[in-house]
Amino acid sequence: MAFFTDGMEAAIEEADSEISGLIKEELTRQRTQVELIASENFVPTAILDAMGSVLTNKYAEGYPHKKYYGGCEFVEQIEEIAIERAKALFGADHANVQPHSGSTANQAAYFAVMSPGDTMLSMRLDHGGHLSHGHPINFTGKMYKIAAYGVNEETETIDYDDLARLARESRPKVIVAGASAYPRAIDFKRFREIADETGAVLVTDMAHIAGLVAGGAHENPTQYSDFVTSTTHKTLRGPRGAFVLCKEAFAKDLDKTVFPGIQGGPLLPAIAGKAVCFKLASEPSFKEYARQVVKNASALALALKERGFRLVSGGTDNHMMLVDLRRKGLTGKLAERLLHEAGITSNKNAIPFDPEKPMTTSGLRFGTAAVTTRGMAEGEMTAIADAINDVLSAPDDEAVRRTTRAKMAGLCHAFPLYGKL
Ligand code: DSN
Repeated sequence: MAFFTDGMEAAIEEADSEISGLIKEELTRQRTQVELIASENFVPTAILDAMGSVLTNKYAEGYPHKKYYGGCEFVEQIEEIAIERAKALFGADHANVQPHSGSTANQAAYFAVMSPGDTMLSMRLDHGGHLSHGHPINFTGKMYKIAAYGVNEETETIDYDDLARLARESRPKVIVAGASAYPRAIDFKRFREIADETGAVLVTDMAHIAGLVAGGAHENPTQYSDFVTSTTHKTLRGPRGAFVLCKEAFAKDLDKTVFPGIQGGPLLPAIAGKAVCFKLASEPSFKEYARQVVKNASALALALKERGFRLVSGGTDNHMMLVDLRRKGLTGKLAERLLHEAGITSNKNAIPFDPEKPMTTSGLRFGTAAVTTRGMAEGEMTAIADAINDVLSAPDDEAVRRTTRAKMAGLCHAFPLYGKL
């Protein structure tokens, strides 16, 4: 099938040409621009097939063999396969593949073990954490007491001694490991030791690095964590959605929390997509992919440093990097717009101790998961660093952005997406 990618979009074109036209424009955008948003990727057409399938017609509340609807004999097999593949891929005792999003997956893990008013120790959003790790405007910040850790001002990496001190002082029910904008490897063993010493439950949010973990390019947090939450659509290159892994002791509480606790009917096309994603991520070619994502991030980071950019913490161990733009006299907001006009998509991002507001920021976040899916390697990372440098060194020069946009379209043309040049 893979509607839109191979010209089979006749039905939606006839029913709603306005929406089908916009989907086609989005496809062209994806095909012709260099995608550096660290949380995005391009799924295989096999996953588009699952996501666009007749599974959308079915209700299947409950779990396999305990469903609240008839006619679930095929969809519960799909869910069972997805569960078994997730467990095998990450070495987990138990998996729940129903959460619709990363935030819901985190909610499920928290609700399974915490009561309102309990304390959670997690990473500050402005140092690389996530909204659902305790930000005051998020449900976590409203429901729980938050003790937040950040990075050391000098090293810009997690200070594990300080984390241990905070855990001893705050005695949290839950410690959250994991981040949305942290370019360095995380020491999950150290998190486990701190959780054990202070009697906390360790929840690891591996959404960003899940594909690297599956491909053996980052340490697997599963053995050290009581719960592991993740989305499926970042480095793992699966459908938009999420899952939670946990130790057997928490399995019943987790399942009860996801359904009926916080969700109703699971999204079956997404669950089929997750099953396909876990299968593909267990294949040898995915190991190659994950290794190349990391190599590309190192190459892009090095090339940017050689061109005078300062990177938070000095570089990267994973798929992403944070660029401090203050040396260039630019804000993240302006740099994001300039690069977008030049055919490079990225996002403004706060850097630790950022003097700018969250909607402005002093940083940009880049990731290499999507460009690596296209087949780009170290040579292309150097070309992209040149393009970024050209554009951000001449913010007032529209001609540079026009020329770069053409160059980036040429680069994308050489690495076709969804079978078309
Ligand atoms: N919004 C995601 C990201 O870009 O990292 C996290 O949920």
